[in-house]
Amino acid sequence: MNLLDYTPEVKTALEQKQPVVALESTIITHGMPWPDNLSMAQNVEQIIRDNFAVPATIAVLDGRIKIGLSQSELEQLAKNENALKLSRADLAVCLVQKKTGATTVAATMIAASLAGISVFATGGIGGVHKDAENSFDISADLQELAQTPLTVVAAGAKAILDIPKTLEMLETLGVPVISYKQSEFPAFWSANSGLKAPLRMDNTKEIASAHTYRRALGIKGGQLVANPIPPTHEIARDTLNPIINQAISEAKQANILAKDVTPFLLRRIFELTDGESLNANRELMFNNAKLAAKIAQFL
Ligand code: PSU
Ligand code: MN
Repeated sequence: MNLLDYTPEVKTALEQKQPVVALESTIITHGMPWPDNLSMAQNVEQIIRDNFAVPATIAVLDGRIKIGLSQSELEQLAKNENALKLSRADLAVCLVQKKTGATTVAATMIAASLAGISVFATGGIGGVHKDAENSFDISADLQELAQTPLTVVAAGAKAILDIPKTLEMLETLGVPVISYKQSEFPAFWSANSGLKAPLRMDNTKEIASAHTYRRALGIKGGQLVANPIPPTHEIARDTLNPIINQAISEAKQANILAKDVTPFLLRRIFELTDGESLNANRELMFNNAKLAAKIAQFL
């Protein structure tokens, strides 16, 4: 079955084996407000081009998986308030029903892998939520990293999550968690989480080799490259913690569940920090795009 539509730019790049970096779209539709979401998405694509790779923003439009979006498709999606949030569980039904949706880290990995793309830049992956022992809320992103062969560059796991449990889960699933140029695992809005990352690498070529070696070993799944937010843009953990706790308790009171939890928390944190968290989110995304483009040179 032919499920993928490519933009000419991405199609040519893949045919000519040029470096390509996949980008998710849930950060656009569910992670940032209009119109900041559109300018972020456009800037991220440009940063990837400036670093000698081709960006492929992935989404589902009217039941077709798009590998790369045109300027007008990107704008339509950024404005679309009804776009679904698609993870592994939702993709097939969305295609059959010819709906439009943004892909999470998990769904983007599936589509990128089908398209033959090896590197993917996002903001932060989903993980094990605080209170998961009661809610059982664990992102499908973690299982996807264990199954689908992409190198995913993220600024660690969002501080709204239980980071120790997220790291334990990744270890159980056999996902390499590699901090870039530091020993600590980063916490999205802050460069440090207080926890050591299981692995550290300082060299993009070696990161690309680790991807290749994993495949040569016949080990399923991808690897997570945790790239700390640049220090000038980080928000101190102590500043953010009370805000995160407030957002979580509001979510509980409003009975926000399942897919709605992460978008709700991100939105409340943007509001409660007067947009400071949005700036940090944008900057770490740019930083991840740049690193992903550099890794893609070697794959
Ligand atoms: N990182 C961001 N903003 C986001 C997300 C990640 O900076 O909006 C999205 C990603 O698409 C990720 C999803 O896959 O949140 C995780 O959602 P959940 O916790 O429901 O699995
Ligand atoms: Mn969840």
